Amino acid sequence: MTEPRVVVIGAGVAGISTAYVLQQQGFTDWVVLEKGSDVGGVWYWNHYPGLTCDVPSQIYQFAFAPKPDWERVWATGPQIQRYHRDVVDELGLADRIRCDTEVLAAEFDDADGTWTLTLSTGETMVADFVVCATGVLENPAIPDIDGLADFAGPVVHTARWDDSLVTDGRKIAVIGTGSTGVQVVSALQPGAAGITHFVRSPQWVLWAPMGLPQVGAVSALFRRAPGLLDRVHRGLLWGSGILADIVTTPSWRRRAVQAYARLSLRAQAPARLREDLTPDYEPLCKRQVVSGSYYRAIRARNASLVTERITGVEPGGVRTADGRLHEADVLVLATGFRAHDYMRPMEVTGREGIKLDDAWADGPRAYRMTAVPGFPNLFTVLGPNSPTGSISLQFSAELSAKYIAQWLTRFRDGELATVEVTEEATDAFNRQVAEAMVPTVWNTGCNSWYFTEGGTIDLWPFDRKTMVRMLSRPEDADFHVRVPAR
Ligand code: NA7
Repeated sequence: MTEPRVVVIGAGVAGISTAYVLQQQGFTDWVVLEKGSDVGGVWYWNHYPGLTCDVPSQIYQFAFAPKPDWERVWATGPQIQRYHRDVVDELGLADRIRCDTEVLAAEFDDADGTWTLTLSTGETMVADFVVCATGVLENPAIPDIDGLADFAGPVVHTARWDDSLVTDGRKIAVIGTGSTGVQVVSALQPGAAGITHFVRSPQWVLWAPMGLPQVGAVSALFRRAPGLLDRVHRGLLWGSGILADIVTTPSWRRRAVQAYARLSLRAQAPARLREDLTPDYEPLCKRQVVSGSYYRAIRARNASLVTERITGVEPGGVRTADGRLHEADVLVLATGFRAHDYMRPMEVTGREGIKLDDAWADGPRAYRMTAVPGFPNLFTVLGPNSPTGSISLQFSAELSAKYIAQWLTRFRDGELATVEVTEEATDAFNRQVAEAMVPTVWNTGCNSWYFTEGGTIDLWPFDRKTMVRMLSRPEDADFHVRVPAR
C-alpha cells in the first residue's frame, strides 16, 4: 500500500465535500489549502449587504451535514458562512485545513509523476494528487470603464465588500443587475441619500418571499426527527430534477415559469419603469434572478434606474452617453465574476510543460467536470460544466469527490502511478455537451456569465441521473493509466 499524498486546493463547498470524502474513506496523507482566512469559499469572500442564497437552505446544504434549524427558508450569506465553519468543526476537518495559504503555482514532474506546489507562504509542497476545488464565482470581474480609477469616493466590488464602508446617507451608484446587483440595491436603498442603478441589460426578476423565516416548529420537528429531515432533503433533490428539465427541455413547464417571470414584472414593477425593466430575451436564459424586494426598492423616491450606456466614471460620478453626470459618493461594482478562470490565477503546468492557460486559451475544457487532458493526477471538483442552476452543488461536489477517491484508492492499492484523461474522451464528452445544449433555455439568445470566451456554454446540460451514471465508476478506456514501476 502506498498512501497517496493529496493536496486539495480551496475550502468552499467543493473543498469541504472532498475533505469529508477523504476522511470517510480513511485517507491519511492529505491537506486542504485555502487562500482565505476562513472556510466557506464564496460565502467567505462575499459579505455585501443583502447577500442571500437564492437556493432554499434545505437543499443548499451538505447531505452529510443536514442542518435542521435554518433561520430562513432562503438563508443569508452570514448564516451560510457560519454553517460551513460549523460543519468543518463538527466533522473534525478543521485540523486538516490550512487557511491564509494560497497556491501560486503547481507543476507536474514527468520523471517521477508528482506535483510540486509553490505556496504564498514561501514553502513548496510535493503531492501525488492535486484536487482543485477552487470555485467558479471566485475572481471578481472589474469592468473596463474609462476613469474608474479617478472616482473620488470609495469603489467597491460586491465580492470584496469593505465592511467599514458607510453607505447610509450617501449617494450610491450601483453598476450591474445580476442576482448581486438586485440584492445590493434592495439592501442599500432604504438608508441611502440616493441610489442609482445602472442597468446595461435588464433581468427577469422572479418574485419570491426571500425573507421568509423557517418556522420554529419546523426546526424543532427536524431536530427531533432526523429521518424526516433526510427525506425532505431527498425530496428536494428529486424535485430539482423538475427544475433541470425546465431549463434543458422546452415544455409547458418552462413556459409556465416564464409566464410567472412576466407576471412578476407586470405585477411588481412600477408602470413608469416597466419598459426599461423588460429584458429582450426569454426568462430563464440568464441565471434567473429571484427577489421579493427589488421592484419595491427601485420604485422608491430616492432610487433611479439608468439604462443609458455608461461612457465613463469621473471623480464626482458616472457619465452616460446622453451626457448626464450621475453624481455619486460611493461606487458599487456588482459586475460579476470571471467565471471561467477556475484554478487561475494559479499557474498550472502539466505534462511536458503544458500550461493550463494555453490548454484553455478558448475557454475551459474538461472531462465530466473532473479531469483535464495534459494534467495527470490532477482533478477538479465543481470544475468546468459544473454550474447547473438546478442540481444541488453539494450533491455534485460529493459525487465528484467520491469518483476521484476511486482513483486515489487504486493508487493506494498499487494499481496505478499516474492517471490522465485522454483527449478523445474529453472531446467526446464535450460533443455530447454541445449537442445537449441545443434545446436548453440558455441557448435562446442572451449573453451571460454562462458563456466562455470561445462561445460555449459552461454548464451541465444533463439530468442528475446522467451525472450519477457518468461519475459512479471511472471508465478505464477514457484514461491513460501508468502502472507503478516494480
Ligand atoms: P452577473 O450575473 O454576471 O451580473 C453582472 C452584471 O454586471 C450584469 O448585469 C452585467 O450586465 C453587468 N456589467 C458587467 N460589466 C458591466 C459594464 N462594464 N457596464 C455595465 N454593466 C456591466 O453577476 P452577479 O454577481 O450578479 O451574479 C453571479 C451569480 O451569483 C448569479 O448568477 C448567481 O448564481 C449567484 P450584462 O448583463 O452583461 O449586460
